Amino acid sequence: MKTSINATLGTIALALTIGIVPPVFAANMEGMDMKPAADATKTPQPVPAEVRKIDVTTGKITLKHGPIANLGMSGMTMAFPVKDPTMLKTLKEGDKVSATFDTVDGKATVIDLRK
Ligand SMILES: [Cu+2]
Repeated sequence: MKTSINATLGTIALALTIGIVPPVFAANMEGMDMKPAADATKTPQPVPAEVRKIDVTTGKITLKHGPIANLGMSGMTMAFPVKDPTMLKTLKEGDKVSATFDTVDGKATVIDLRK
């Protein structure tokens, strides 16, 4: 008797869960369509930058960069670790680049770099 009641409650709970999930998911999808500007500030976007210094051995690059919206950083010159040090091999000081930044292990990091 007890087992059968528990089984019934379990079935009801499962039915409710299945019934609730799709509308929540649909609401989130609508929210994404409605607020492209809010998402744009969080999504890493390419930022114009100029190469000031390259250190292949430490995998760091010093960039004079424009405002980085997704990191809330204004334009300045600073050194960044790069996600993939092979990105540095084709660059030299003075190159104008398009750099994409994100937080990796709590540090502002160059995740993409192209001329
Ligand atoms: Cu900076």
